[in-house]
Order: sequence, then C-alpha cells, then structure tokens
Amino acid sequence: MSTEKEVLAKLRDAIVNLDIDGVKKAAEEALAAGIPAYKAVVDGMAKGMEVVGQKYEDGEYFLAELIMAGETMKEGMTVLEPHLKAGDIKTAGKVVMGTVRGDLHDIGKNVVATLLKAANFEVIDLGVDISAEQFIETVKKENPDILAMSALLTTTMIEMENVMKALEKEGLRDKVKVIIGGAPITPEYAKKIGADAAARDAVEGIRICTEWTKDK
Ligand code: B1M
Repeated sequence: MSTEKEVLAKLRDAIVNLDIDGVKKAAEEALAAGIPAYKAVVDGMAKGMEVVGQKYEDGEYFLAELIMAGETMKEGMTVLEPHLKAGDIKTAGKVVMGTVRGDLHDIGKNVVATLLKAANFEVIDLGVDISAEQFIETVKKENPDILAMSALLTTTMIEMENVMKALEKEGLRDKVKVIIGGAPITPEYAKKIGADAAARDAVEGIRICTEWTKDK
C-alpha cells in the first residue's frame, strides 16, 4: 500500500509524463486510499501541471505536450470531479472566457481553460463565436474577476475592441480585468483597445491571471 505522499507523486508524475492510463489509475488509488479529491487535484495533478508549464518555458516541452497534458488532466478529473465537494477548494478567482464573434478557433482557448482550472480558477467557458452582448450579459450575471478573450483571425480580433467599448458603455470596465490572446494578438494591440494584458501563450496567461488575483 502506497503512502499518501507516494500516491500524490504518482498523480504529479502521470501529468508530467502525459500518461493518460497512469493518471486514471493514480486517481483511483488516491480515492481508495482515502485522500480527499481536492487534495489529489491541488497537491497531485496541479503540481504536475506546474512542472509541465516550466518544461514548456524551458523549451523542453512544446505545444503538443501542453495539449496532451491538458487531456491527461481532464482524464484525471473524470475520476476525481464527482468526489469534489463544493467549497472544498478555495478558488483562485473567477474567469469568464470565450472566442470572439465570427471566430471558431478553440484549441488554444481550451488549453488556457484547462490550465486555469488546474490553477484553481473557476472558469465559465462560453465557447466560440461569442458576441459582445453575450460577454457583457455574462459579466453582469457572474461578476468575474477576469474576462479572457481569444481570437485567431485578423478579421475577428477587432471584435475585442467592440467588447471593450461595450464594457465601458455598461459601466463595467473598472469591475473586471481583461486579458486577450490568440495568434495575431500583441501587447500593443491590448494597449490600443484598452485591455489590461495580452498573453503570448497559455502559461503566460495563467501567470498573469494568478498575479492579478493573488491577494484575493
Ligand atoms: Co484556421 N486560421 N481558419 N482553422 N487555423 C489560422 C488562424 C491561420 C493563421 C492559418 C493560416 O492561414 N496560416 C489563418 C488566419 C489568417 C489571418 O487571420 N491572418 C486561418 C484561417 C484563414 C482560417 C479560415 C478562415 C480558413 C477558411 O475557412 N478559409 C477558417 C476560419 C473559421 C472561423 O473561425 N470562422 C479557419 C478554420 C480553422 C479550422 C476549423 C480548420 C481549425 C480550427 C479548429 C479548432 O480550433 N477547433 C483551424 C486551425 C487549427 C488553424 C491553425 C492551423 C492552428 C490554430 C491552433 O489551434 N493553434 C492556425 C494557424 C496557426 O495559428 N499557426 C489557423 C494551436 C493553439 C494551441 O494555439 O490558438 O494560438 P493558439 O492559442 C495559444 C495562444 O494564442 C494563447 O494560448 C494558447 C495556448 O498556448 N491564447 C491565449 C489563445 N487564447 C488565449 C486567451 C488567454 C490567454 C492566452 O486568456 C487568458
């Protein structure tokens, strides 16, 4: 019988090694050993995601590994999520996110959403082709800490500016931090439209969101 420390290390290593079968087995072993599901997520899988993020920054892992790590994490969550009790995990903050109107690209957004969840954020993912009205309606309803938008087309990135204008018009701009990302997005563009930050990749995005909410 493995100790708690050993089982948590197995969970962490399964994420780092992108081992989909291994993560399921380790998650089941954690539950059988009486380890609370939240602990298995936070002290096991999420630790693995931190290592994956570091390997990506060091140039040892690439996008493919980042996506695989996200898939491995999802697989572990299928075992652990039903055992998570509301209130078990203190969320790092609430993020509303989506790909802007006219844009159907969601692979990058999904990577960001998975890593945000792994970093303990509550994520409301609206999906793709999201209009300014839908973003505004959700910000009003959910009162998130952060609004994250993704755009992959030069023809759709202008939608982000429409969302910024709508936030201003509705008096919501000071209530939410805004981060944008996607292949054509630059920090200069974020500045131009009045967003708070642009993220080059998911790891940078998660780092910025964590920094914004660290005193919550
Ligand atoms: Co499209 N496509 N595509 N496409 N597609 C691009 C974007 C393009 C650059 C390809 C090219 O021509 N070289 C080009 C855009 C050109 C331009 O605008 N200048 C293009 C085009 C033209 C099109 C269509 C118009 C093609 C057509 O129909 N004629 C069409 C448009 C459809 C639409 O959206 N209305 C189209 C369709 C598609 C597919 C459906 C086939 C597919 C999308 C599938 C899907 O997403 N479910 C697709 C794909 C796969 C691509 C490429 C090849 C790859 C995009 C991708 O998934 N990258 C892409 C070329 C490229 O980018 N090299 C291309 C991997 C992903 C993990 O990275 O999305 O950048 P990315 O996300 C990163 C960061 O940007 C950042 O973190 C992520 C992870 O590190 N990030 C954030 C993103 N959002 C963030 C939010 C944050 C933080 C970080 O907030 C916290």
